[in-house]
Amino acid sequence: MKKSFLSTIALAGAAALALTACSSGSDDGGDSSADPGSGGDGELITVGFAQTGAESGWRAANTESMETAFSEENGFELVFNAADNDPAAQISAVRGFINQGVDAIVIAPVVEDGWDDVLQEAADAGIPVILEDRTVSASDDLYATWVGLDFEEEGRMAGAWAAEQYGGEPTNMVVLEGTTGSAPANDRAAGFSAAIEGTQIETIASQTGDFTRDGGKSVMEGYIAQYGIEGIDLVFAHNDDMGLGAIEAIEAAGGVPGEDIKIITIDAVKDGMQALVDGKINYIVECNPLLGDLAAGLVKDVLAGNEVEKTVYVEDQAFDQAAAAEVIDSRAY
Ligand code: GYE
Repeated sequence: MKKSFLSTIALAGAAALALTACSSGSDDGGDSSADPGSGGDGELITVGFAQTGAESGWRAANTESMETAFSEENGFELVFNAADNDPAAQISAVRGFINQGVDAIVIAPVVEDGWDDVLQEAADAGIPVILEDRTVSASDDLYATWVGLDFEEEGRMAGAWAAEQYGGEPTNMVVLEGTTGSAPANDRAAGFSAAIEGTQIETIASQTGDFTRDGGKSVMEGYIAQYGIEGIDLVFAHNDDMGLGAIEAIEAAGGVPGEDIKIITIDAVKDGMQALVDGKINYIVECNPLLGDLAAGLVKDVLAGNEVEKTVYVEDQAFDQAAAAEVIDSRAY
């Protein structure tokens, strides 16, 4: 997708809004210009939200943020669908929203490809589409705006730390990939690979664990069966949950996660940060799931005919064990 970063001021605003979502959860999305209701006469705005599913701690936090922001008191009636990570089911849910005649559709797309037809159908029906979290490969003419994180940059940050810590000596790395075909799996892999290029880190195996704890655990069990604890130096998991599953597999095989096998993950949700503080994970790059207020503000802006940015990025940070210990008690997710 095309990338156009917001200006520093706009980004600061985005961060402030994300922060609002953490603290009160009841802000109106930061846009006071649009009346609730597409008719502007006080009726609720009906929004169909096609969520990926419930695969991870990140997803739970994202769903909660969306449900809080798209509340009745903020002027919305939310029609929620979770597709259990099934791209076809998600597309039918979006078709359902179109048939129902909702005012706007918000999608967190499971995978990048396959969206052209249904997005065109929404456009033909005059229903604006706002993407949150994951991106699509379809033309950006087919949706109004997207709000989310820079997944490639997240992968790059994780890879840069790996390169610095382990890149100077031969290091056997296994990868736990996110859902195949999803934007975060594709982009995090690309960012990480670019950052470790030219180092002595070698990817000896890479498979999907579908962003779930069980998936991460069973793929890691397979890696341990094949290479042994001593044959693996480093795990790069595309999210915390798969890293947490890998920890279970390593411990069950008698290894010490974070020591015998180092672990790097992405998300920085509560359980992941706790494992980092406990020394079982070595580094986590954040992926902020609190996108609800920004998404709700964008929906109101788009319906009010206000001009919006095509891409709205929220910034992430990264934590080693010491940094995690300092912030863990003040984290909102
Ligand atoms: O990292 C993972 C979730 O799309 C950014 O999806 C999101 C990813 C997140 O399942 O935990």
